[in-house]
Amino acid sequence: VEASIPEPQREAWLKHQVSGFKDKDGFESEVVRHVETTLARSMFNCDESAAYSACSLAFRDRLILEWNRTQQRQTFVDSKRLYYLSLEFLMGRALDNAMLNIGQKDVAKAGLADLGFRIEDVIEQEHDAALGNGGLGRLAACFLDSLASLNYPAWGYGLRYRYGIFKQEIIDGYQVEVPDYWLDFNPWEFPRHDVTVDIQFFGIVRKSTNENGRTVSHWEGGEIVKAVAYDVPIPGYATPSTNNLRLWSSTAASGEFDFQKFNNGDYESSVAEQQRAETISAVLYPNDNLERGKELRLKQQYFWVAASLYDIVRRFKKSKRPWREFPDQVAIQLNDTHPTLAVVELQRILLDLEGLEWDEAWSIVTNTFGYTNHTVLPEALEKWSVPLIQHLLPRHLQIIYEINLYFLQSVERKFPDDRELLGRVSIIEESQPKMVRMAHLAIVGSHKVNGVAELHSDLIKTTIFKDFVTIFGPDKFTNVTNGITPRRWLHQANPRLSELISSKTGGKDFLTDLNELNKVELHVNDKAFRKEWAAIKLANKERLAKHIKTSAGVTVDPTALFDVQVKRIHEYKRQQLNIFGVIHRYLTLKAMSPEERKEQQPRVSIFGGKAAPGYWMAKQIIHLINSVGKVVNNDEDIGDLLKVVFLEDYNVSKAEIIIPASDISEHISTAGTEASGTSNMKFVLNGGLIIGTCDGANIEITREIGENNIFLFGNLAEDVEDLRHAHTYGSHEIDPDLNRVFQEIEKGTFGSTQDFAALISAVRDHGDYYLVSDDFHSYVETQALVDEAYRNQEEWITKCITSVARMGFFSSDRCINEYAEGIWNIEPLRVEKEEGA
Ligand code: GFP
Ligand code: GFP
Repeated sequence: VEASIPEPQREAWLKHQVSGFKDKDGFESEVVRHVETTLARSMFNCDESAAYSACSLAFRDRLILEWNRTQQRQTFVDSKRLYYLSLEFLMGRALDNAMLNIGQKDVAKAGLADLGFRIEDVIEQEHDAALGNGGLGRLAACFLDSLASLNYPAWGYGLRYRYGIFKQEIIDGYQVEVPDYWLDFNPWEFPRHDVTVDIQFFGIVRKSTNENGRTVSHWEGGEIVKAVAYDVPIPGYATPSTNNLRLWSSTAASGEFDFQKFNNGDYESSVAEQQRAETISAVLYPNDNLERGKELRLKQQYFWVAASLYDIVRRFKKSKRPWREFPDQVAIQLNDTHPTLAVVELQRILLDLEGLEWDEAWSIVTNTFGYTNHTVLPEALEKWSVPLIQHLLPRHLQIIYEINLYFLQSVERKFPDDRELLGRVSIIEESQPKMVRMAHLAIVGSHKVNGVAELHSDLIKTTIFKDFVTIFGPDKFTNVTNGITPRRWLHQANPRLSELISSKTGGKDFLTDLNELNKVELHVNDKAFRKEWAAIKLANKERLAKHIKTSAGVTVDPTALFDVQVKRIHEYKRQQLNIFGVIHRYLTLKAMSPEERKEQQPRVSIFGGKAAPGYWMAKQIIHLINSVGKVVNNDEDIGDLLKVVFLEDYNVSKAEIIIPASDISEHISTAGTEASGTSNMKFVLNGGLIIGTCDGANIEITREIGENNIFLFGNLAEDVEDLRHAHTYGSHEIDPDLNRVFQEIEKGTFGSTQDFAALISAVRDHGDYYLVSDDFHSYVETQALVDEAYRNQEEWITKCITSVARMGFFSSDRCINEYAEGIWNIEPLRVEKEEGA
């Protein structure tokens, strides 16, 4: 490895080696130094926000020193690296996570106290890094934590959106979107103005013949946009390993603005190029499980993929290895189909720029990539129109056609005379206009394809990718059940529970080996332990109750049963089933005598989640929830028996407050629609139970914790198809209880009936695609079982403790190890454990 400083001068460097703070005194001195120099403030004007900034900078300094060492170690060892390409990384806050992973939170707490601040208030100052929509983006963030904690040489590559997912405000019961400008002050990123890549768009392809008589393609002309790297250090837990998340930002290739135009008085167009270039990384598309085919989105995808591949290829070339060793040095994982153009881009680099033959190049490509599918919903499967790709990426379209040609030829050789099969698996859909099916391209271009929970992986093999299993054989398709990082989702979000668990498992090993949790089960009958367990849950509920009061203005009783459904609002996730159930509960309570009511279990129904701005039905669901809350929460007959709360702007940091406070959470998607779900795992890990359908990871959670510890209801995935068919072609009887709910809405009990008509007619008149009516009875009955179970607190606590003890499987560490072994073929790097961590 070349070094920029020659040997004789290195002594000076070594003499002045920088180190981060070591103890409380050192921490305080770093904070004061940053306040007084970096922030140019003093003890006379240091508010909480400045304290946050300085504290973060002190930790950042420590992280980046380890980051440097980790990168150097990885470069010297020169082992295979993983690159995780994801259009979304839903990181949330970084400070608390950094303090805990480094093992210095206590030091910071004491140090901040000395300087006049409460650590909780300082942590609260941080703006979430919300570069994602939901599960897919948060999964990527959990994976980064596990990769670093397990010492894998791995980088994430993404986009540095100027605006993350919008901020949600609820005004008069409706969702209003407000831009999320999160970059005002972000101490967690390092701009790398020396790491830039020119990215080409549009233009034409010229062919020439080289000295060997081979046709060579030259992609020329068009427009250049510059990608600038921003690095975000990712600290591992209890290890010095600090990995990199590299995010690309777009800017004009030709500098700031056009001086010629400016001098001629054309002020606006003088900055136009700059603005157009910056637009590429300006906003995260807020659609979850919905693809819209917008040109700017395709530009984002290529921009990010091309910059990342340039960087990966540059790094590989430093090693001077022959090209055929590329897949031994590089594994690239495609998080969904969003980065699929990387397959084409790598083939282009090898073919057009490096001069490899097609077959050799293609074998390198397919041995490099793996593809993770996250959904079977047809509306979420990405397709791009051929004319759009032709216009934006003319050379890539040619390569896509060639990939398809060779692929279809190989299929034809294996299955001669099956024209229909060729049409079904073709990368090109023969529609008007023709479309490129990105999932097909991803499958053909990868050596492994995985789903994210057992049911889901089985479903893709028998439905959307069935033909590909026939063609490639079953071994190409595999399952890696999702997981979550116990560092953020237990240790950070629920510190008291983490502490209690460590007192029973003999230390903090469970945070790096989650199967250690099973030791907790031995203590399930320990009275003091159970008492502390219950006290922790109550304290978490009190904290949430406070948040509900300040954010939604509703007073709730912390001893009531907290029923939570927080996730993106989507018809398939069925928040409508939940709110119809709440209305049914309300009507039932109203019909009771005051004596009967006294017998009922008080409940707080808590909702949270964003709707895509263009998803009208989802927005109506939010409106209905808020309208029901307004009536129910002010009904004196009901009092504390039922409260309905919609929590504004659900995000990662709010999840950290909500999840530990849940008694029962709802994971009630129509069977076969939710690929995995990951919040289901978070809730159970925090000592809450689940009401759910036999869908996604709920099934495996049931298998692990036992069916007595989960409330399952509803139709099974295997019956969904027939039920839908019956709705369309037979008579569709609406459940009588649900009908009563509809009638109540239509009476105007919850305000303007017109607003909610579409939610009702989707069930009654339009085939009830999500089987709300079919599952309603079973849902309501199961909710009654939940009430009953909750009234027996002793039994309930036993269920909770037992469930937590059996959740070891759902660590993202297990998940990452499975990917590493089965798909990436990478090994952890040996590092010495940090002292004191
Ligand atoms: C990376 C890091 C550098 C580091 C080198 C070598 O560079 O800071 O000095 O590794 O350790 F970014 P590339 O692999 O990106 O060239
Ligand atoms: C998607 C799927 C989820 C799955 C995650 C992570 O989440 O079932 O758990 O990906 O694999 F739908 P969303 O991005 O749609 O929330």
